[in-house]
Amino acid sequence: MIVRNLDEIIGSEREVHAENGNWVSRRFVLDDDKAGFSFHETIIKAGTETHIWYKNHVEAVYCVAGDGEIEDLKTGKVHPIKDGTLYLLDDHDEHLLRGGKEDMRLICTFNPPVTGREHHDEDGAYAPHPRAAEYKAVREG
Ligand code: 9YT
Repeated sequence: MIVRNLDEIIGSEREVHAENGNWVSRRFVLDDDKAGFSFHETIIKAGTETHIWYKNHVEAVYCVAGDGEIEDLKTGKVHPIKDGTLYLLDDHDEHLLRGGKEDMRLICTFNPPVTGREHHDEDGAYAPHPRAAEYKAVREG
């Protein structure tokens, strides 16, 4: 069993700040924990907009506090986000994520797991997992 507390992640290398200050993410579970997914808490700062496009990952995001919205760039549809909203990026959906009046507190999981060494590229993507093909085969049965 692994037990971690937010207090020990804040200020460690598991806490990652966006270069532009739009978000901060605490990575509770990473690839080397060998869970098959990674698990993050991401704070999206109020009033910010971030372009994200996870071309190599599936991600589920659940909001537990604050407010904001997600714009699906394929359809143009804007979905409000508040405590209790979940979105699943099951089709590598390119999107804009906006913080609202308050900072938004999001719980996120990735498949394949984030290793912790990725950086968002200019498209808002992360590099593929070293065994991305195996994960894809499992997802697609
Ligand atoms: C909201 C969202 O997509 N969070 C992803 C995780 C975060 N950007 C990180 O840990 O790098």
